[in-house]
Amino acid sequence: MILQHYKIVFAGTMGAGKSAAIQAISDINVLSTEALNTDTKAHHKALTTVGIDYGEITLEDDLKVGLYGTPGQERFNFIWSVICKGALGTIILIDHSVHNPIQQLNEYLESFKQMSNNIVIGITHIDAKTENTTAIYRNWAAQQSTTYPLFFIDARVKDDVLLLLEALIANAEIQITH
Ligand SMILES: Nc1nc2c(ncn2[C@@H]2O[C@H](COP(=O)(O)OP(=O)(O)OP(=O)(O)O)[C@@H](O)[C@H]2O)c(=O)[nH]1
Ligand SMILES: [Mg+2]
Repeated sequence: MILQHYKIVFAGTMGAGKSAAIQAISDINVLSTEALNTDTKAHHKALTTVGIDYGEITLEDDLKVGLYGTPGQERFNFIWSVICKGALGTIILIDHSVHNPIQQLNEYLESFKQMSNNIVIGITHIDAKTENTTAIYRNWAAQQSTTYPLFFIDARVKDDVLLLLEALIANAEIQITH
């Protein structure tokens, strides 16, 4: 049997859960590049990714998937296109509890759709206290000319992250056969 190796990129806002998502599903110890967060205006978290996170998961049929996490901070956007080279697609994670998640979603989508049109969206931190309603995503989706699969997830939960991964792979297979 031929061992296939896919590459999938996790992108999205600072603190959305990219590192947590890779941690939740990786079969190997995640190679992470966390450093002290000096951009506390953007997010109050103590650590932030400053390079590339790397994990791996083997799905059925020995399908090996490389999991690449991008740094969320805008100042690292020059790395994004490098990480996306040869990727099957991108999972964009957006923190629902930020001030304007729709604006962030639009910004990240705008950047990442230039690298791949296979994109799945995961809205995280749904459990956090916020004035944002989940209906904003339904209204947003209704205004889009392209439909992207969108799920409400907790990036720390393995099954939730697997759902995004499977949607992305299924989407890629549809695009290949059409
Ligand atoms: N309550 C809650 N916490 C979450 C959720 N998803 C992730 N987290 C937590 O949020 C924090 C930030 O997650 P990270 O994985 O570091 O975020 P990141 O996207 O890698 O952030 P950067 O590397 O700074 O861009 C961690 O403590 C996670 O465990 C969620 O859905 N709900
Ligand atoms: Mg990170």
